[in-house]
Amino acid sequence: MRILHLETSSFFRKVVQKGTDLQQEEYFGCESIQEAKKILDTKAIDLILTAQEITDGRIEDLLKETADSACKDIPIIMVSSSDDMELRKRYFELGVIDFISKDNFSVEKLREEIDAMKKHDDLTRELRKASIAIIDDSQFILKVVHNILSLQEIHDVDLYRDPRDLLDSGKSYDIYMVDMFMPGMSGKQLTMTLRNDNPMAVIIIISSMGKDSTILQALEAGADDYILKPFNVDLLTARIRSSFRNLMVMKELEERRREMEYQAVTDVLTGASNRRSILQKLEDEIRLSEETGRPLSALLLDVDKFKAVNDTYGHPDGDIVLQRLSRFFLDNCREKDFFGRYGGEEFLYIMTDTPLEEAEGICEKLRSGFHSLSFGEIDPKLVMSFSGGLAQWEKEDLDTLLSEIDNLLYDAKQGGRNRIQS
Ligand code: GH3
Ligand code: MG
Ligand code: MG
Repeated sequence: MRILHLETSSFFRKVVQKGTDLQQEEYFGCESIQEAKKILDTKAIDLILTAQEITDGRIEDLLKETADSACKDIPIIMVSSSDDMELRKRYFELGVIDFISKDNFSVEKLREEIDAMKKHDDLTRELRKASIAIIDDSQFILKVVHNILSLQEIHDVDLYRDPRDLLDSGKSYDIYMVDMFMPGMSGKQLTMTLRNDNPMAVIIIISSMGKDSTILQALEAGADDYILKPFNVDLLTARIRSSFRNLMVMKELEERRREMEYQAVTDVLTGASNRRSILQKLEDEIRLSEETGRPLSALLLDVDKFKAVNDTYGHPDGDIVLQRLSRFFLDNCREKDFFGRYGGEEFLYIMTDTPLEEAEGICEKLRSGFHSLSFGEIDPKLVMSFSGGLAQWEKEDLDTLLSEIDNLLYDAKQGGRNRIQS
């Protein structure tokens, strides 16, 4: 973010510069309107921070001059020692968005302002990427709303004069702007259908009917907002932004929920399923095989001489081996298989719909494939292997199957390692 700071006190400029540097913002300080204009001409400034009086005049003069220029949309925060309400009102009208009192100015306060601005910018950026459908039987309204959106640089916009065309299109949008009264289908009906198919989308009703009962019906049908025609452009834009902000928050929450769900079933180090999740999978698959009669095979594997890797190269390189093993299985197993970390350097590999003989072939390939991997990043001479106990499920319960493959794994180790015992 580029910040222009107009201030006569060089000490105060330094304080603000330090604060903005900490946040890695670009700072341009100056003490006159002349200098400020030069900076505004050459740099794309995102925020103006200004004192009320500067060396060659009042900031009002600059604000009046920029009111019609390309700079008119740059937010301005005034750092002022006066809290005269009349004065503030005048500055608000000139486009100042906030005041910070000079007496209790702090870097933290400035940071809060900058963070809020960044959020505003993020929302603007996201809104520009949003897809919007406008549904109105009036060609005029379609055009007006479309123009308003274009001015906001929102270009992914489709216009529908007939709600059925929208429904037939099968397309879904982030935002719907729906006319309340249309021939054929009412805005209320359309809203109910849209809400049903798009629980998270923003639906805004635009209508010339301001009766409370009509507004209530629209909101109950699932609309997020209701805007009266004829509408004020700034208000319409602000209402769209506000609804869209809610959508963004919901999407973020949904994203976080998914992330938490992923973390709950995933082993942090290797990215494979974690112990609880892979055991659950095996239990589920046993139940499915019971129902369907389909064969099921499971391999318990353990990295050979793994302690020696830790002892020779260190624990972090040991971790790399576990990650490579996991990547190797996840890349090479079939879509229908499951792979998870059972604990330490032991892993469980579940082959669904697979009889023992087929599983033996699959595991043998994996065994020799892993044995031929090179670990150049640790030591080009390092060769790794694993041993495995493999069995087909024979209607026994989970624990019995586990202890069976555990015993087979023990046999494989006793038999010389780098082998699969079934
Ligand atoms: P064997 O061939 O008989 O399996 O010998 P081994 O050395 O592989 O087996 P052992 O059970 O003696 O040692 C396993 C080692 O794995 C001990 C433990 O410190 C290490 N280990 C367990 N979890 C991790 C881990 O997450 N990262 C690393 N680097 N080491 C781990
Ligand atoms: Mg081992
Ligand atoms: Mg072990």
